Amino acid sequence: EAYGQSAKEFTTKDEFEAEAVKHIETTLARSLFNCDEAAAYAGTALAFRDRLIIEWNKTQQNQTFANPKRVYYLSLEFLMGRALDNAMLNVGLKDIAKEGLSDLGFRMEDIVSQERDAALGNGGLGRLAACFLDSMASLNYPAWGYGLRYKYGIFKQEIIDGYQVEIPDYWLDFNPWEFPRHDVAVDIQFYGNVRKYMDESTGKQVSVWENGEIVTAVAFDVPIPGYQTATTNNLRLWSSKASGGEFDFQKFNSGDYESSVADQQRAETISAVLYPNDNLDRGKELRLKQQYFWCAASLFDIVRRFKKSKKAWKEFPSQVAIQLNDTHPTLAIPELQRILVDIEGLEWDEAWSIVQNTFGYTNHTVMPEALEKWSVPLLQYLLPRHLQIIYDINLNFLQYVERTFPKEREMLGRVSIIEESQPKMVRMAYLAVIGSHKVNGVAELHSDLVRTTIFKDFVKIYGPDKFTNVTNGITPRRWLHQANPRLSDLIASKLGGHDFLKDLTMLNQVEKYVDDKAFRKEFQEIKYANKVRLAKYIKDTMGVSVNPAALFDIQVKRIHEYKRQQLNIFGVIHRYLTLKKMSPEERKKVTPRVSIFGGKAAPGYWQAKNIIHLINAVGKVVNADKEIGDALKVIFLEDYNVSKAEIITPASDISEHISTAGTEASGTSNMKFVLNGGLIIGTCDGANIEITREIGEQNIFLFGNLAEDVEDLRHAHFYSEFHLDDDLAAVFKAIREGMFGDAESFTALVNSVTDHGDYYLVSDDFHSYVETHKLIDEAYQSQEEWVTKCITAVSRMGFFTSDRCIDEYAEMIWNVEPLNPKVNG
Ligand code: 26Q
Repeated sequence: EAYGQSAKEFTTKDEFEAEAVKHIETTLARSLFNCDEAAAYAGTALAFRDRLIIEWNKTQQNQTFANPKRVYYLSLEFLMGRALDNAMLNVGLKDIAKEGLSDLGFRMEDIVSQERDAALGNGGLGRLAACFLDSMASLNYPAWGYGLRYKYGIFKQEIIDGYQVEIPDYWLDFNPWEFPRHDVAVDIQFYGNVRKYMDESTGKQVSVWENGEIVTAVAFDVPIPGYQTATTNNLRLWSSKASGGEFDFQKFNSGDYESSVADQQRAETISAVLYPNDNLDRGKELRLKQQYFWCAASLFDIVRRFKKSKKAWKEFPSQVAIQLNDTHPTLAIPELQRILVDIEGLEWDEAWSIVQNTFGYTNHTVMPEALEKWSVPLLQYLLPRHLQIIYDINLNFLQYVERTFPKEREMLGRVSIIEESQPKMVRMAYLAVIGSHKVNGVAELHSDLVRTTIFKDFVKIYGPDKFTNVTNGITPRRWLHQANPRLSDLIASKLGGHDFLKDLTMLNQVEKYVDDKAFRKEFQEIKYANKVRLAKYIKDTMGVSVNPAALFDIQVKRIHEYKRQQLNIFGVIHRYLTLKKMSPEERKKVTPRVSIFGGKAAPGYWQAKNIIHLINAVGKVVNADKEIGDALKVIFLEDYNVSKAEIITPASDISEHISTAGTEASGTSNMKFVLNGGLIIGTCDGANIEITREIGEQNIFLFGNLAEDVEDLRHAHFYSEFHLDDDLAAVFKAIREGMFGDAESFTALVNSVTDHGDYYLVSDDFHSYVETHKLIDEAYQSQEEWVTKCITAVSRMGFFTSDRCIDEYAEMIWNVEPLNPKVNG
């Protein structure tokens, strides 16, 4: 686990080489004679890691000395992807490393791609956390991330015979980016019971949670470098192990070896694996254990740091802002209340006001099936004291509501944290709202829906100011400069350098060049080169040739019915049927297309897996159809992840963001695609709406029903006669007749539309979807107009940087300020 101690600040190519070689020969104990790409990666990573450690230590010392208010971002997911390229960019010595590696006989791209992704997340929410860490460091905010150090990240996806197969992602073999802190260990309790007694000296009732099972949390720290700043923040990930070391020596000595090993494994299970569900609540005991383990360890750490300052408890919210990334860390609310009341002896009301002023809660969904609930009996068993505290929080809250709205008693049942079902359930989102001072959604439409649907009563109770919006963003460092260096450099050539990567609103100056012939040509060449790169990747991995001159139409994201990959593939089938009916001459006039899909289905999400199967089945038939040739290709890219997104995103002409209106909270890949010079087809949902406002509606292809009409349409499916779109009926007929093999296995997918109420409005939106794709075909035919749209759109994307989000959170929610990294050396 120790990879050498030196921390040399190389600044030249030769010094870099010396450092990398030293690490290869000593830290890795390998000879330079058999230095392969893996060793060259390790040497380079370790050399840059040394540089990061220096900045990291300085930053932490500086923050300790200045002791400003800090932000703690609690997220069960951090979808970081690769670290080396980002470290090189932020340290600022990538060119030197490139020359050094070339001396050693390596190409930078090959070395960078040796690194495995850190894939501790499912999708949007986890990647958002990673972008936020990048922005917080780049803007010099004193901020820490807290998460879990999963031994297995999101599974690796293989497609075998058209079906998804999950492979475990054991990613910790060689991870130079983490530092174990064996001295930072916290004992976490589960189960047990609560004993209450009267303290004679104070006359107060005291609760003691005892006789539980203890698991130890060990900290692993990951440095988070900022771009062009000395600030290097910290991401602290907790790993679980049995308390008291390897195994219980008492049990061991008394001959119970097996059970002592079993205890150890049980403890380690807590941080073993990331739950692979995205936007679905599946309440398993182990998941709740993960949540508490991580919340309790993080809060212990935060409180310990606060206590070092010797400030009064009432100062806590002036020193600490904790942001809850969805409801996953909601147990932090009763946990802080427990620490303040049971351990530190504060009065309930004083403690509660500290709690409320400390937390902010970000909501990422309004879909009922995704709202977290935990059963009361499970909480009673696992966290008996927390359940009592939750009941007390609820009692106080309901009494307040009753006093304030005496005439609206029916509201009490609606807003209670406890759902009176069988068994009773704790509604985590309500607890998060009640325990926070601000609640935000992640795009304007979504925040409106938050206010008018799931938290309607709470807006009445607390007033509208508690509920706000922070539209999501993405880091332009990774998603423009790293993923698309040529586009970044082209922009830099016009803007006099790369300053726009720190202030993305500067992109608006690009619009001046929209009619500049040379600029347009270069812009087009870059897009083409990125498509060639993706085409090569498709050829290398799947053996399918695609024409880079065709229109690349891409939908990559988690597979989910609400995201409607089924609408896309039904549209593709419709296109195929249309092409088949044409004469060869007619077919030649059609804009050739490559429809590209990618994304993982939750392993237990059967319908999502059916969608993957259908896409692959269609690809198999269409791609082999000689008559069709380049006019249509259908590709399913295996194992979509962050590093693949960096290749895919810059290569799109059109990308698809086609969720049923009102279901996608924001979306963030929509932003990545437009920033990289692609256009989008989308519904009026999530951030698509604000993207439209920014880039102009002539530069986006919107279609479909509006969120405000969804409820009525669903109602009509059941109570009026269901009308199946004619073109969609033809698609279903082809599927049923076995055009794509094995008709049986697609029955459920078809029936979800025809027989089960078409909950996601596929039929309602099909016609306008197909018509809009016709407009896209036409628009692509006149390349001049197309390029104008793309350049205009890029130049208007400045708003969607995660730097803007972080400044908004800092000002509206956290009340924190940047800390100059140079103040104390
Ligand atoms: C909940 C309970 C049990 C197990 C797992 C979960 C769980 C895990 C992950 C629930 C939800 C998630 C992830 C949600 C997510 O990624 N949401 C996305 O967040 C993005 C960032 O705000 C938005 O852009 C997307 O619209 C939203 O879907």
